[in-house]
Amino acid sequence: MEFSEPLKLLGLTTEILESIPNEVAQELELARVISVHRDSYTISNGTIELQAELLGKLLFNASTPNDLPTTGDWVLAHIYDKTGGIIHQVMERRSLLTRKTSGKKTDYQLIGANVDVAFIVQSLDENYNLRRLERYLVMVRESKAIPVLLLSKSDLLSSEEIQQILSDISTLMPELAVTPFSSEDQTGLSEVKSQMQPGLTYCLLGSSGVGKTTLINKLIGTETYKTSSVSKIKNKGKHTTTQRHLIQLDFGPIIIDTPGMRELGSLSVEDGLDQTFSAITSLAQQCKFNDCTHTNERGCAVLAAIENGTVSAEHFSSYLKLAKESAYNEMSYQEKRKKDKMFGKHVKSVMQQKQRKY
Ligand SMILES: Nc1nc2c(ncn2[C@@H]2O[C@H](COP(=O)(O)OP(=O)(O)OP(=O)(O)O)[C@@H](O)[C@H]2O)c(=O)[nH]1
Ligand SMILES: [Mg+2]
Ligand SMILES: [Zn+2]
Repeated sequence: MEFSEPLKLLGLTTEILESIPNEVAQELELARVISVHRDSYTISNGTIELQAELLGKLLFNASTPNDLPTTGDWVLAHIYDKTGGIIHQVMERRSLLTRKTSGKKTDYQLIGANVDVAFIVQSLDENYNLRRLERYLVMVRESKAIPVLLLSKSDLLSSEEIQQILSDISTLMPELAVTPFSSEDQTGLSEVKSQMQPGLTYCLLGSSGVGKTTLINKLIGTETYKTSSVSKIKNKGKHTTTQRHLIQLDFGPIIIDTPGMRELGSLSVEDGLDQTFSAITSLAQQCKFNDCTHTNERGCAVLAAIENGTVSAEHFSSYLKLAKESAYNEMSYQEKRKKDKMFGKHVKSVMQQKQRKY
């Protein structure tokens, strides 16, 4: 298979091309998943877009949702013509965005594959929230995509208010790139655009109503996709976008629009945790004891940092919460029941000790 121009425009990399086995059947070709439907997939080979189904064997052998194609995946497919095709194989992914689904089981949903940069979008109204941002960051870092924060609707705040928010974020998360912008008055749109490179794949993540699709329309330059106003009563979006889909922008980048997320759980996120809370995890290495729980130990560097104000107690408590969830999701049911009780007490005592100090 060759590195054709149409495939390159869809975001094909040499890495994907080189991962194709030599003995692959002649009729198969590379295509990218544009969107996922109940029992079919819209795929594109850069020249035609068509509805494809899964090869029975692929479906049969799938043991987890991970084995099935998702938006952004590269697949080997037998493409008949514009009317249809069959997906035979999903190529290895360089990144995979997933989210925990609602419900008790540690079930999860695939959001996008082979995403280079995930734009986390929060609007500069009630939606802006540091705790939620931390959750998204953990999720993105776990996926192996690079997170970038876009603060939308900057027309709603004064520039002083925006400066304050930017400085809050850079104190907590110094490595995170942040761009405020407004689709309404066009501020910052060129900054968003200038961060995007041809051939790379981007994904928009964030609550319903924050203006993800509106931004895509701005990047395209026409009102191609449907957007709708946020309900004034609840200030909640209406889930205008109902399906993840991949869009090729005329200036070269590829972007995946997603429906707003209602809730965000975290799955196995050790990696992501370490990066999001890098201040805490690097301090922890200086604790006197290797197995320090940062609660009441002597020589604890984390507690010392909280004491002298380098790390905020709030940041530490959301670290504890996420660390708990992450470990929790990897435990058996029995372990969970036992741990639930113990950890509840633990968090309580940490918080009580802190309150005593202040
Ligand atoms: N004030 C202001 N409103 C905006 C801006 N961008 C988008 N909006 C409005 O926000 C509302 C929601 O925009 P959408 O683009 O549909 O939001 P979304 O994030 O795609 O929402 P879902 O598809 O439901 O996930 C619309 O009424 C937009 O007009 C902006 O920069 N400023
Ligand atoms: Mg939308
Ligand atoms: Zn410690």
